[in-house]
Amino acid sequence: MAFDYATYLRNEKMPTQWCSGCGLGNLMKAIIRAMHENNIAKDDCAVVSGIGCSGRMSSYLDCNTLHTPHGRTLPFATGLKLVQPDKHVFVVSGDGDALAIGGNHFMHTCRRNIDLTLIVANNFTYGLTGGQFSPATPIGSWAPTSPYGSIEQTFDTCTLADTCGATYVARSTVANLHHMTEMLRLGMAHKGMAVIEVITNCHVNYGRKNKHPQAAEMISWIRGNGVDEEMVEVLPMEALEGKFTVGILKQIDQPEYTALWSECVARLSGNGAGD
Ligand SMILES: Cc1ncc(C[n+]2csc(CCOP(=O)(O)OP(=O)(O)O)c2C)c(N)n1
Repeated sequence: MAFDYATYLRNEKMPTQWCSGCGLGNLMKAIIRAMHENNIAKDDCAVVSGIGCSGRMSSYLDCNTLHTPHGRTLPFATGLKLVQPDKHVFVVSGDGDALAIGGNHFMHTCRRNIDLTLIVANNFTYGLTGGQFSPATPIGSWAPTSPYGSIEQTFDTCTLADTCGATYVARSTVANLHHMTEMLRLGMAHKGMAVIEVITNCHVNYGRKNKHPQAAEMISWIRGNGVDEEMVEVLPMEALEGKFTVGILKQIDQPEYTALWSECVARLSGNGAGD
């Protein structure tokens, strides 16, 4: 069925404030496409974002939207989902928002397996504030906060999500719109906590100082470093050095939090325990 991206956008806010060539535009396109393919009406979903370049997603999408404080997307989204469990709640966070200031919320929201779709736009940096290092910045990278090269180990977003209890975990990149849309579509359709990491380019505040100053080149570099999940078993360890696995990394069924919550409320109401 033909459709128009503009229907899902606040067109009066276009053009976006994102830098020319920023991968977040591709991500926004994939989110819209995945909503459309899942037949999710704009009024039936809420988009929650934090502060950052990625945070602007909630300004541009013409859905019910919440632009929340930095790192606090998941508590807001949890509250929203608990009062409106029949609505789809999508969360868009940067790697800083989700893993640094919001790291605690990330762990516990995954643990609860609440029915949210969390999209972590990993551009390896704090894009909005000028490129300070984040928990996803590769070792050795230059940043204003690591002028001699970052010495910190990084978090692997997907391994963390898996370990903490998310029940759908996938990774894609802005270099492959079709694949990214598919990972988002399946995540949105999943009943439970879905975490999709999308590797994206900040060629301005990260790439410029780390050998990827041009958008097209940085996107090609991202494409070249994605290894399909099915190839991981086949390739030698050396070939996987510095690469990121793309595809569905986990998909399981487990009791979902809002369902458990309403069962609990019904049980207590039936007992008169709430009186
Ligand atoms: C409580 C608080 N701390 C710090 C900031 C400053 N701040 C705004 S955005 C941001 C980092 C954004 O990085 P990330 O979450 O990775 O998103 P990106 O801009 O890269 O999409 C920081 C530190 C803030 N707004 N609020």
